[in-house]
Amino acid sequence: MATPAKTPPPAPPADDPALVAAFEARIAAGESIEPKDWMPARYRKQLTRMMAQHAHSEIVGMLPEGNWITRAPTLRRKMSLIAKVQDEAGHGLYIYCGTETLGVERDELVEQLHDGRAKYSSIFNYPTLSWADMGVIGWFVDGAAIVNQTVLAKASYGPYARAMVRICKEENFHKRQGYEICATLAKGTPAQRAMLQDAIDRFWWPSLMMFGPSDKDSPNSAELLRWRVKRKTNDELRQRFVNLTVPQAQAIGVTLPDPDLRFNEETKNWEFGEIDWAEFREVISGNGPCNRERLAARNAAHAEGAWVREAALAHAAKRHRTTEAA
Ligand code: FAQ
Repeated sequence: MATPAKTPPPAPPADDPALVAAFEARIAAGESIEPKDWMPARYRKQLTRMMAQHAHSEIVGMLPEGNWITRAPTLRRKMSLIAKVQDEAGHGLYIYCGTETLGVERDELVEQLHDGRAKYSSIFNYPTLSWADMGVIGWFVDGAAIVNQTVLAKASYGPYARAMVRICKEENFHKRQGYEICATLAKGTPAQRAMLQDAIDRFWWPSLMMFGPSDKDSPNSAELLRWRVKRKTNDELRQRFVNLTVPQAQAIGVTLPDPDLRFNEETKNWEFGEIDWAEFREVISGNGPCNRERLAARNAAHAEGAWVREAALAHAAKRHRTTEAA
């Protein structure tokens, strides 16, 4: 990860056509854009938006699973879950660092999250009601994140792409531990199988929504695809996730809650039913089942951690004084 640059390089006029043409030629040639390179103001803005939302998602994403750490059924499950939640914190930190290389302060991003101005992934606004949810989140949510982030590992912005490489490796472990929980429950008692099926029924559609609105309603996609931040559209990635997940569901004998799911021999795709976009819009507008609870938990954690930040600043100031005096 490149060292965060606190102040952006002095930007020449953002709309200088010669600079934009040179920038786009670099993108077309598959070059990586680095923090000190010139970039259109709009590229910087779009990346800051998307990376900040991604970092927030990792941090808020710790809450639904953190909820089950004390209730994991065995020591082995508890250890994996603690490690997973801790990994998500690490992912948030890499991506915040990456976002800082675009010249934005982390404090500012965190403030936007805490006061509800910034978005984070819709999926984390659903409650985790049973232990099976831990399996299904690993399987579906980390599975969806891998599909999305494997492609982002080829994004044109170097710090983001490099963060994705490492994050995807860890997400693979997360997905496997989740799928293993599901496979175990699927072989369990009727009550365990029912608990698993209930979790699948609740998380399937929200997982499909993680990929964002359909391409025709995705205002940011065209620009992000042109600049190779995104390399595939929302619908292409959603379809890839469905194609990968259906055989996994068949392998452990569970049902995905979609009567319209069918294999198209011609396209080799698993076709699926209509997503409830009204629900998606409600969730991303702050009105999902847990939006308020998630933001309250983040704000409380931030307030409770104030003494740590103050102590770190006091320590840094003391070290600075000692070095100055020496
Ligand atoms: N939730 O024009 P588009 C994870 C917003 S990480 C909330 O299509 P874009 C790991 C979008 O921001 C999960 N908002 O937008 C983990 C835009 O709003 P704005 C996070 C959404 O950027 C696992 C508006 O709708 N991953 O799960 C959502 O081109 C387990 C219009 O949409 C990433 O962030 C949504 N689902 O495409 C952690 C990956 N979808 O800003 C813990 C990076 C769309 O204009 C536990 N991000 N919106 O007001 C991306 O790939 C893209 O940003 C998309 C959205 C695909 C999410």
